[in-house]
Amino acid sequence: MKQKLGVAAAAIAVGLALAPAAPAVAATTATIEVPTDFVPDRSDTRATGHYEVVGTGLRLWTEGSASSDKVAEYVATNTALTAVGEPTLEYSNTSGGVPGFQLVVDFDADGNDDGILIGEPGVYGNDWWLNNAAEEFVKDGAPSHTGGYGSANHGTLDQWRTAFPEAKVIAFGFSLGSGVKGDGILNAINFAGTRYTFRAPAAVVPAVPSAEADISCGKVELTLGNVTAQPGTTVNEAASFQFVVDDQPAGSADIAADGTASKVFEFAEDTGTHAVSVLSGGAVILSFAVESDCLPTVLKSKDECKQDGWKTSTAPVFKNQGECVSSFASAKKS
Ligand SMILES: [Ca+2]
Repeated sequence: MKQKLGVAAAAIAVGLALAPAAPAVAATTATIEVPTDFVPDRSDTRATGHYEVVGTGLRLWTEGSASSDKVAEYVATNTALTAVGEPTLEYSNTSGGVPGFQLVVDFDADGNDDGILIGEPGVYGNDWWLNNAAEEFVKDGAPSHTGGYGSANHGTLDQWRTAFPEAKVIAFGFSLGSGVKGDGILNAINFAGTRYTFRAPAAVVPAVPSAEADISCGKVELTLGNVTAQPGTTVNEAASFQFVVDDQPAGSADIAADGTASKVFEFAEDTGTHAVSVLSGGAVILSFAVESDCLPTVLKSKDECKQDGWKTSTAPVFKNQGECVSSFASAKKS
């Protein structure tokens, strides 16, 4: 008996829960989802530069001191330079060089970025230097042109704010390298009064719009269909379903490439009613009862196979009348 099973409404809500959008400016703490919240077009993480979420921090490392040894990522924002305070990286250095803070700035507030201010307090204190690829008008307007800093165009953030009062920060981030070997944990980014920590993408929770069970005497063949992952994630092993039968864990089922997951349960005869629950991401999305107090239908002769009698047999189940008749023939021989 095939029957459609209603999937709990709560499950749909779980399945469709979207990852939070970019952190609100007003919050004093926020989380950067990695790599979702990094701006792909600004990424400058190269072949031998790496990042990986570790707890609520982000491990950064490079393999050597070649030009490919660079890990740099940026988070989008739209914050007046006057409002960013003194941004800092909370970094625990394991070995080698340390990353610098990067502010991508639209200095004349025309909507286009004009240069990057780089803060390296371990080297230059509270002085921020301008990258060499910046627009000329920014270089010309830099607070200071003295040597001995990261570039010939530099100044404190307060000086930059005075020089470019309209300036807007359109992205903030970090850069280790290029050409610098280093390894450590970026525990947090402090920017504009908010402390940002890190997290991997939210656990993949599949949406389950359909469930069908073939329930016969004490046996359930459950098929979950049209399984899809949340936007921005992929269906993978973490998206498997877990099963609980009579309050005991009863295994799991991975999601196949065709978007289905299947599970078979069998219960001993005459053991009454069993409760089956399906969980996804720790939440029950489906539960139903299975009766196994029926006795199996066992045919006694090949004659009973005829006139669709073979279809009534549950022990065993036959595919057709021929198989039913054959079973008695072979039973006789043995
Ligand atoms: Ca501009």
